[in-house]
Amino acid sequence: MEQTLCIIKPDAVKNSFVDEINKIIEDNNLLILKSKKIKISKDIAENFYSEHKERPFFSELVDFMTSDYSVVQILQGENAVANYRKLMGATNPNEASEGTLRAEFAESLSKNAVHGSDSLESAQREIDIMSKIFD
Ligand code: 3AN
Repeated sequence: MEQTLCIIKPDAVKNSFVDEINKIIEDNNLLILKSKKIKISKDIAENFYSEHKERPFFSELVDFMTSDYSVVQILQGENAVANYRKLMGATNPNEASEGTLRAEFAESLSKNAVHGSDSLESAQREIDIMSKIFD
């Protein structure tokens, strides 16, 4: 059974989409094992997104992710990483397939409603980074 790290980002929390998103997640055979609403700290956000450190949008991304409450979750299920990525849709909501979370709930490329780990290795790394918030 796989686990993956899901974040419902500040735009979707502010727009009151958490319950709708979580219903869709559960309807797609993903168990919400842990869930916590928090304001992500700058340290955690910078570490979490460190692979994008050199990208022009890095500071915008960190500022946005620390700007308000997010819901950080661990999802569990068969093929959870790939299943949840498919359910999220493409990074840019304009390119996300109909019925995906980003097509449905995202505002823009940077305010794109949800995060999901892109591989098993990323999932382990991201769950480790976030583990202290669930204590
Ligand atoms: P994904 O979240 O689909 O794995 P990544 O890892 O390429 O996408 O990007 C991480 C996050 O960075 C995205 N969720 C998005 O919020 C932001 N992002 C990616 N590309 C851009 C961009 N060109 N401009 C602004 N923000 C971006």
